[in-house]
Amino acid sequence: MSTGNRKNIDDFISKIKSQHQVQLDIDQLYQKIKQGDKASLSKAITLVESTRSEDIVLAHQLLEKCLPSSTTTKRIAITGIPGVGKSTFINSFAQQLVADGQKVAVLSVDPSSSISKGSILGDKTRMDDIAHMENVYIRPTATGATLGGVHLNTREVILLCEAAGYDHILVETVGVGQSEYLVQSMTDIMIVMLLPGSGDTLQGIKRGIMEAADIILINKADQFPKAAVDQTVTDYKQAMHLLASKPNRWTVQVLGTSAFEEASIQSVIAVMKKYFDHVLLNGSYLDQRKLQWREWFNSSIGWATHEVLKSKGIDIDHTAINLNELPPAKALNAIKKLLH
Ligand SMILES: Nc1nc2c(ncn2[C@@H]2O[C@H](COP(=O)(O)OP(=O)(O)O)[C@@H](O)[C@H]2O)c(=O)[nH]1
Ligand SMILES: [Mg+2]
Repeated sequence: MSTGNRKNIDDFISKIKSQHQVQLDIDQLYQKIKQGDKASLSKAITLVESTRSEDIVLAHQLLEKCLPSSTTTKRIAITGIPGVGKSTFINSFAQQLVADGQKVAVLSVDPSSSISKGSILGDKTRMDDIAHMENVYIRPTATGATLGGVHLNTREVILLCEAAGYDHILVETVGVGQSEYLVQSMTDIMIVMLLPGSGDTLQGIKRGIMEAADIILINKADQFPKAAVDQTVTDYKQAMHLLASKPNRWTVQVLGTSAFEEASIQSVIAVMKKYFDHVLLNGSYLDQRKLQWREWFNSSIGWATHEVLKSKGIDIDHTAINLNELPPAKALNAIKKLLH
């Protein structure tokens, strides 16, 4: 046998071996995730957050193993300005859920990230009570390329947490306008946290946030006179009536809460149960998940097309788009050019 042939065969064998090795690693990682190994879950999340092309291939292999995605879990967005009490609330809320026999994953905003301005509130995550609980997994959102703590990979992270057996996935986000739309496209319910205040605080809240809300908590009720909290609750209830009703026919609930009072947490859990009973019964839970899956597919097509065009050297840089060109027509032309 010539040395050239020998080398080809050796290359072929090592390629097969390395592919086999990769397959084994992903299988093993998946098995460990299923067994509830938190370190493996963290490793998997790092893999799906990676932008290296080799990692993306492996991440897809792993995610496909996690399908079909669960249709019994509860994906809960918790949003509000920094300091409103999201993490403190999650700390109490998750404890109660665990006491009720649930497994809770928290995708939290890293308090030291610049967008959460957490550093000015101290460095604590405020989740000390749940941080070491067996049935709680906390993953601070990676900083960079995020929108108020949510990023495109959050969907994949949710799938991984569900594969690991977590049935309540809490996604903490900082209300920065656009982030609500993104987090709404990944979750089943949105809890918006606000502070008590006079009627004119209503004007400061973006309409988008109000439209996205399923439950509104007027938090830190313990720090304010009861009358002020009640007035704020009434103001928001009235404001919600002015908005178009939700496609799932849910009536938005507004509650005064304190993250430190068990009765408050219990009342939020009761309202949340009511919400899930409602959307499960009328089918909108599954409809919304299917719609989200379709939107995810559509946005992936857009993203993938960009990638392919870029790799073919077709200029689709945003800066190249100017006001003399109709963007959809320009996009269509670029794709036609690619296909011909
Ligand atoms: N009095 C009172 N303080 C609260 C409540 N919830 C949170 N806090 C305090 O508000 C501050 C910010 O809370 P944190 O959970 O970090 O807010 P986040 O930025 O929204 O996650 C902390 O000092 C908390 O102790 C509450 O219900 N009542
Ligand atoms: Mg926080």
